[in-house]
Amino acid sequence: MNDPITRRDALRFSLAGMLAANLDAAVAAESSDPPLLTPMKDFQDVSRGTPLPHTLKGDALVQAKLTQDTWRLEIVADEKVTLQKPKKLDDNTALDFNALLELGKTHGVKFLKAMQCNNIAKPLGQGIWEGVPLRELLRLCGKSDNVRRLYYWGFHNNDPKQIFRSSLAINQVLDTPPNELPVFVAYRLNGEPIPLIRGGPVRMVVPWAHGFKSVKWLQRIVLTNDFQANDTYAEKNNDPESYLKTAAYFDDFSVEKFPMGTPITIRGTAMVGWPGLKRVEYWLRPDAGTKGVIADDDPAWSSAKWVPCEIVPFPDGEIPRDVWGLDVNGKPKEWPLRFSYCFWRLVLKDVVPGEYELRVRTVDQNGVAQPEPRPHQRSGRNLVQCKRFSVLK
Ligand SMILES: Nc1nc2c(c(=O)[nH]1)N[C@H]1C(S)=C(S)[C@@H](COP(=O)(O)O)O[C@H]1N2
Ligand SMILES: [Mo]
Repeated sequence: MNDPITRRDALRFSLAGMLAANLDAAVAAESSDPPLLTPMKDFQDVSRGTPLPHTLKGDALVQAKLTQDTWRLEIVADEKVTLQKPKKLDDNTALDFNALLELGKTHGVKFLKAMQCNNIAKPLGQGIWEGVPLRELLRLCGKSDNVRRLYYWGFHNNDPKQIFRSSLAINQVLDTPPNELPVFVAYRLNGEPIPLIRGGPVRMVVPWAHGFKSVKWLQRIVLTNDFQANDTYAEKNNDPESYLKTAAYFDDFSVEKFPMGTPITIRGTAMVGWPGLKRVEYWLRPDAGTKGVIADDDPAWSSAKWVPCEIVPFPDGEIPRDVWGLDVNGKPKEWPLRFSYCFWRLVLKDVVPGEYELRVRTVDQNGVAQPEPRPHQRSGRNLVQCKRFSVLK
């Protein structure tokens, strides 16, 4: 299914269209590169709850403990776990916003991360998330024993049926591989307090995971002896441990007709998942009359001619240099950065009039091309998209 076109897409297209018609196509391509950090109004939202927690106002917001001053985080244990110093509301030990800021002075992390839903192709938006590693909060709780997993959830209108739950193995919280980022409890987005609609005042951020692990309006963590995921997203055959996938997406499906003789610029987004991204490539062929569908075993796949696309370069100066993955000069150590997205573009020239099918795919750092190696779409959507268009005489 095609994604709905956002206002940003619409604007981008009309600009690109105008410029391409009047100016040199190469200039047009540069001038309309989208911003790496999604403007707040363009973030797509995936929230459950009635009423939606981010629609609460005034006193309701205070009662829900969703203001910076009233926000509290409980860290408790189930009956099989011992925990020396649990953090609880009823004895006033629950952590407050200032406790996070205080820890952030010595342990703060900043990370460019795209939010992407397990079940929606195109990423929802990306920004610089800032917070403290969850393990530093656990340290405040003293000694624990028998913990195998963490369950956590956020505000849910005090209605157990509305809990949006997620979970992590304890080792995923305590250990971090070299050059990776830990799970963290975030309190800023792009240098500002996290807006309520993005899960503020405080949101869990799991760098490598699809959106459902990054619980919004975070309020409670339970250390458990259970070894199983209890994620809300384990329902409906979703894979509750799905890492972000590497995949390419078209930004715009709306344009179906191009004039002959003008270079055609096509743009999109490439998600850099767990296996990294080596390149994005495209395949253009005459429309085969199958409405853009090619069966998995169709020999057309193996004879396809894939051509590299251009990856939009790192926008120098747009990202603070203390963000994970940048060097002292503010340049990325690898580009694009893992668990964020970048933009790709391609320019088609001298395309003869006719009907076409255009596909894009990623090739990851292991040399594996999309949609492999994880064909189960409930483990992160990864189908090769097709854009159909005609070039007019
Ligand atoms: N508390 C809570 N957290 C939540 C959700 C929710 O419904 N409630 N939705 C999750 C899902 S399924 C996704 S994809 C992301 C979406 O993040 P966004 O709304 O900031 O784009 O938030 C996750 N965190
Ligand atoms: Mo989601």
